[in-house]
Amino acid sequence: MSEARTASSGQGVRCMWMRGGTSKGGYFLAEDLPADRDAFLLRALGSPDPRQIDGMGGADPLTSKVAVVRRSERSDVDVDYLFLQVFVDRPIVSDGQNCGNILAGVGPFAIERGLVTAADGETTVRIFMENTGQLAIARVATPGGSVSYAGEARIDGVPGTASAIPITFADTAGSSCGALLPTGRTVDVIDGIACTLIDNGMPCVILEAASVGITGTETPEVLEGDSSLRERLEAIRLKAGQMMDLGDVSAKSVPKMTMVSRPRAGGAISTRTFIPHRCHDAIGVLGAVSVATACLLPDGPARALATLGTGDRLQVSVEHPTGEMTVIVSLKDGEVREAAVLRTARKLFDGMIFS
Ligand code: NQM
Repeated sequence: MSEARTASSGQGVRCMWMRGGTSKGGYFLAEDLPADRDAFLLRALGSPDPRQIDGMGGADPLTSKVAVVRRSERSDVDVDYLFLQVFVDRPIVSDGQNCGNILAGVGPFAIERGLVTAADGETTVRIFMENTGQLAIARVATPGGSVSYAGEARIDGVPGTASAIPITFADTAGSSCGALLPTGRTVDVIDGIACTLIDNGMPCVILEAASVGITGTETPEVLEGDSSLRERLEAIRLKAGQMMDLGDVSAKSVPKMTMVSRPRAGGAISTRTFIPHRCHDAIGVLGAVSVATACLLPDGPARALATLGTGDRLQVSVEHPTGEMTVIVSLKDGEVREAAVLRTARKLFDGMIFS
C-alpha cells in the first residue's frame, strides 16, 4: 500500500493498456492501485471532461474503462476481475455493471503478469467476475507458453484480425437484478411502450425500434443527435431501473436500452443500443447475451422480430451498427444454460501511468 501511495503521488502506477473486444482501457493488478483508487482513476483517465484531454481516456464510454485483476482465493477460479466504468463527463467511477469486452483482455493480462501459468498451446483462464459474482471461462492462445495476440480471428467493430479468445458464460441470469426477468413478466408497458426487462449478464430494456419512431437502421450519430428520442428513452430507463430492482439509475450505466428490429443481414435480430446515454457503435458482449436470450423468450418485442434456428445449441447473430456478434446459446428445457462468444484482445502498452 505504501508503495502504491508513493506511486500515486508521482512515481506512477503499473498499468497495461489493452483493447478488449470492441472496448479499450487500463488493466491493473489490484495490489498496484493506490488507496485513493477512484480519485486516481479519474485523474488517470482525465475525467470529468468530454474530451478527457488530460488523461488516457478516449472521450467515449467504450474507451474509458478499467479492469482490476487479482489472483483468486476461490476454489476452481484463477483470477478475480472487477470492472470499473470511469464516466467521461461526470466524476463517477462505477462498479455497477460488468463488461464482457474488457473481460477479453483479462486472460492475457493475468498470464502476462504471472497470475496464471501458460501451457504450451492454449491456456484456459477461469475468471470470477466480481461485479456480478459469476464465472467466465476464457481460452487464450499461448504457443510456446506465452500469449500470442496475432491471429486470424475477426470481430466486427475492430479492423484486422487477431488471436481468437473464446469466452463461455454459465448461469448469468439475474446477474445484477436477481432474476432473468426481474418483474416476473416477459413484457412490461412503460410510457405506453412494450418492453422486455431482462438481465442475462447485463440488465437491458428491450423495445421495438418502431415503437419509438425509428427504423432501427439509423447510425449511432443520427440516434445520438435525436434529443427527443434520448429523452424518451431516459424516461423509460429511469422507471425500468426501479422495476428491475436497480433503484435510482440516474447516475448508473445500467440498464442499457436496446431497440430491436428485423434482421437485415441474415442474422437473428437487429439492434441499436444506448449504453445508456451514448449509442454503442456495436453492442456489449453481455448485452448481446441478454438480447439473444430475449429472442428465445415465449413472447416480447425481440421474440416477435427474431429469425431463429432450431435445436438445443443455437447461434444467435445479433446485428449491430458495425456488423454482428454471434452468441452461441445452449438451451436446457427451453432455458439458456450457457452462452459463448468469440472475442479478441490486443496489448497496446505496458508501463507506468501518472496522475
Ligand atoms: O455488455 C458497453 C462494451 C460494453 C459492455 C456497455 C459489454 C457487455 O461494449 O458485456 O461489453 O454496454 O457499456 O464494452
